[in-house]
Amino acid sequence: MKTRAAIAWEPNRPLEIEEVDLEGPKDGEVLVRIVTTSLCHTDVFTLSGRDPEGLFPVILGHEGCGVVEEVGRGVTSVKPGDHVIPLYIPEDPNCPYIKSGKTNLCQSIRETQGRGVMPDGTSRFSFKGKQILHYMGTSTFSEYIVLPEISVAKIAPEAPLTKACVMGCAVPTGIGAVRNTAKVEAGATVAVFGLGAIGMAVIQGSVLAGAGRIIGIDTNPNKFLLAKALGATECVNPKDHARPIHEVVVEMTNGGVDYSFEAVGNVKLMRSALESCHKGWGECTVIGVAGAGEEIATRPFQLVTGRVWRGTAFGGVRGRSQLPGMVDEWLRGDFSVDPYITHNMTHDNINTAFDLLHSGEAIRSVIHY
Ligand code: AHE
Ligand code: ZN
Repeated sequence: MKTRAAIAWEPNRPLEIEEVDLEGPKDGEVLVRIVTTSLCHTDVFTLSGRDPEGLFPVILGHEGCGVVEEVGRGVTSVKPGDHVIPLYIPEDPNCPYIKSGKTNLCQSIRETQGRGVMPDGTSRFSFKGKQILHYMGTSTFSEYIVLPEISVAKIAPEAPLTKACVMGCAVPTGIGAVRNTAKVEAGATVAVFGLGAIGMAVIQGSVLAGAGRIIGIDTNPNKFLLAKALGATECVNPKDHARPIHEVVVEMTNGGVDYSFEAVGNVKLMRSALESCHKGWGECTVIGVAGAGEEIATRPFQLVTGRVWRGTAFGGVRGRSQLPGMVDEWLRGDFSVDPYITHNMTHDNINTAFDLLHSGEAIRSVIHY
């Protein structure tokens, strides 16, 4: 079949919309029609050429939602008409990582996914006979996608597909980081470094966890209004201070925060986030994705004296068993996704979404097919 898709031919070149050929689902696979997709910094990061796993030509996009159109043989958990969110971290109950109960990082198809192909080693996208690669196992910048059954989460049919795309990465990553990775408890003091969509979701998650103080940190003060509306108790701009930001945070909190989160992907900021933590117990969770060749550093004494550095992918959320419940929380009104959606546009204008994210104007642009 044909599908309208935005192709990234090479790093740093605007996406080009084309009618791409797509091969239908094989055994154990599903065909999904994407209704909306939003743009996450990780797509921008890969297009920039800084992703060590970045391959081209490729169809980017990993934050989307849609409707199952067709299923291959042996698929039992979803049927045509079901509303789903594509998962860039699948959940295969037979994967030893999932069986361990200790992680959400299902490895069943990680190797082929990283090479931009389906589990059988083939790409289903081509343009004029030339192979185009899949991205993060999702490629939501194509209207139709094929993915393994273990890579879709079936969500409530009531969830509006005009907005549910943000439940594909940003919202569960931030809320999940607070709940599953840091395990923030009521009354805790939290610092959030970076007030993009993930940072905003960390704030929302911290509110849901009953955190006492939530300090938002960003060099763009335009983010502070939304951060406070979502529940940040105070916001700090490092540019307003002559001293390093971790010294400011340690002083503000009389010794450091209980939990910090890095939601930018800047290795220097990861250090600041760790060193903003309280001696003896403060824990820093790294969420941001850093470029090829970048490394983190701190004095080991920071860890010896009880601070903890950890990291999280998709907020530790197991996509098939836990994401549908998070969608239900949203539908119940426990939290809203509306504040994330600052812009809406059609698929033809997808390059505008990149510009808006680059400039810091957008939290999330939702792209409608
Ligand atoms: N490919 C990069 C790393 C990219 C990365 O860390 N991806 C996150 C999701 S970012 C969502 O916006 C992730 O889930 N990673 C888990 C995994 O298995 O990739 C690199 O550095 O090689
Ligand atoms: Zn993302």
